[in-house]
Amino acid sequence: MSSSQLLVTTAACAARRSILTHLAPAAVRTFASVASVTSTTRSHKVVVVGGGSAGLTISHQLLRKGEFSEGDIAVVDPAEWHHYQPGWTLVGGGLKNKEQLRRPLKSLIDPKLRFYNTELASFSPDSNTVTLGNGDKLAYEHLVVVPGIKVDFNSIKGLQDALSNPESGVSSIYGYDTCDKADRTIKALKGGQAIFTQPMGVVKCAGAPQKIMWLALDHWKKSGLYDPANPSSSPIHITFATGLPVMFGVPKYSAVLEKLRQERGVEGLFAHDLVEINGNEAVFSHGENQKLARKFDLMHVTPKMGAHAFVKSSPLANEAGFVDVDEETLRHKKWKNVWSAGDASSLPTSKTAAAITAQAPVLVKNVLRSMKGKEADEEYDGYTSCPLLTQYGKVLLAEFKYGGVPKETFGKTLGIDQAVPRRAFYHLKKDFFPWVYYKYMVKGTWGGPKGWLRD
Ligand code: UQ1
Repeated sequence: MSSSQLLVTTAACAARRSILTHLAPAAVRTFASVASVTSTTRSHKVVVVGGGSAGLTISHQLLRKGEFSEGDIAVVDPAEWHHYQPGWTLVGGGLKNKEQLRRPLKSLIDPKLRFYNTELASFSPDSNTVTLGNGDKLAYEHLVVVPGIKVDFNSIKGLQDALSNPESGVSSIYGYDTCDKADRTIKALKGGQAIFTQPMGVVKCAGAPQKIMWLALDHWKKSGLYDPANPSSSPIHITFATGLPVMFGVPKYSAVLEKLRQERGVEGLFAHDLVEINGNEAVFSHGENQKLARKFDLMHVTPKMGAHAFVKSSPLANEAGFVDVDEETLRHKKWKNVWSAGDASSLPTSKTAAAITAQAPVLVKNVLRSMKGKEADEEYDGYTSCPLLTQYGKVLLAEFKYGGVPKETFGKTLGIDQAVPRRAFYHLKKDFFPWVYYKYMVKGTWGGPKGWLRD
């Protein structure tokens, strides 16, 4: 792909994202004034905002309960493609090709659901309506807000240009356009400084910034370019620069990963937050007003992430911009017929697809119970998981609930410690999860650690 093509693709992708997130006030007013003349209002029992992992899983689980007719449930999402994002680390590691991991979003939506393939402009929870980008309104009995989180490629100065420049060693597994560049740059590097970053603040899949590093390290080791026993005289030097004070948020797994880092001779720059890329120099902020500049030959960047603007600016959001729901029932703290899960929600747990497997059944049960006038008393315990690749062929399967308390699926039944990286977990991550995701999870029949769901 030529640099101009790559630029165009990246720009087009940014444009697609920006439809949802950057509706300029002027554009909104235009839509609104058109709306006053021509807009229509359609009614649905449930409106689901978002057709990602949470949106598809929840919509189909609702539908499968047999209590809804055609058109009772609506899904709103402007995307053309649905991506299996947990697979992008595997793309960066050269284990999958990115085209395999996506499906046309339309093809994943049951015809009994009404699909609005359009952006959402605003929420009006007091009148139980949402307004679409074209000014039409949807009225609802219950609203499920699951549009995910925005990966902000503009959050780091110089990042967009560095990513779209095919000559630069800068890549990111956090985007469709750039996840395969990680593989190309890792394979092309024959010597020099490699830096892997993780920002301060919330990101989805908090383990991915280091998964890609462990795969790269393993590749360079096998190619004779990196000797963990003798890092300073190896052709390649590896640094993990993270905004966090530790390797991972859960102490049990963090201890294991910190040990690996030290054993493998990886430099740790903790509490260092990448703020700028300038040619082959990376600038980090740390401490109070301190800056550190480092030269690099390869850099894998995890951009900062945050709530979509149309959620953040809505009455549904908390201070941080996330949909403000109860930690256990997933019900909005103010509007009792509004619900959220997944990356867009305020739930204080790690944002992953695995978390959706536990959140979706709780949300669905509580919506159905409250539709029948019953108490919404099903509770989510914060379950989430991070299948953490530590090398080719090995995965540490972190599973935990609120408070960073381990909740291991196989520990219970097989009596094993999931902090020990294993080959069986690698096959779960590489082969089983992508398969079960498209065949069952998005269709509403996969319950994660609970196995297949029965109606
Ligand atoms: C899971 O169900 C799932 O979804 C398909 C994942 O992929 C994104 C996961 O990473 C994990 C951990 C689960 C949980 C399931 C089991 C069997 C532990």
